[in-house]
Amino acid sequence: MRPATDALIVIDVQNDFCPGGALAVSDGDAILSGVNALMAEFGAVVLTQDWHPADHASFAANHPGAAPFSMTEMPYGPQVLWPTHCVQGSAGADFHPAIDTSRADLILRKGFRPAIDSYSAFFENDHNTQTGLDGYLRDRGISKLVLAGLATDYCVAYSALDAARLGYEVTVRMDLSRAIDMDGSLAAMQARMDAAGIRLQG
Ligand code: VGL
Ligand code: ZN
Repeated sequence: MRPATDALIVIDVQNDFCPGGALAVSDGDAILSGVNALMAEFGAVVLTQDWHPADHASFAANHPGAAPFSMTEMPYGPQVLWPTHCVQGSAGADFHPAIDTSRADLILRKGFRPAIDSYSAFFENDHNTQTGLDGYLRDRGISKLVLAGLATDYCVAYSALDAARLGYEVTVRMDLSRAIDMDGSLAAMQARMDAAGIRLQG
């Protein structure tokens, strides 16, 4: 068992990010048994869940004429327009059936504000609106985080970068994460995490 100051944050292991899902990450389901095994080592486990309303601004379908995976400009900066995914209450938003959710102390939903996307588990994409996770972890006396999940180059990486900026000691389990890898996004985010002092393991 790891010390009580350590937490495992499992990012978005949901049907829509697994093979057959609306925004499938290739091989996304390959991490599930490893993540289940890792959860058993931690006294604090948080699962995040991407949780969008149907009218969410990050969906290409809500921008007439826009193609999925194209870019748009939001008031807070550039934003990828995604295929419709993880709609609140849909089967795609459910956790993958193979992930053991019973081990989670907290399930944190994010991306529920129609006008702002939220890759990070800590801050929405305006880099200002907080999700509450930092307060929760601080209240529990947690200082060291291990992250795993989907997708390495979006929600995992943005969560890891924010966590490092907030002062946590951060490890990303690369072997228990899988990437979307669009236009070199995996290499770019790996370099940013490396530069931020995040340990990339596996
Ligand atoms: C994610 C794109 C859109 C992720 C979520 O979990 O990495 N990526 N929403
Ligand atoms: Zn999303």
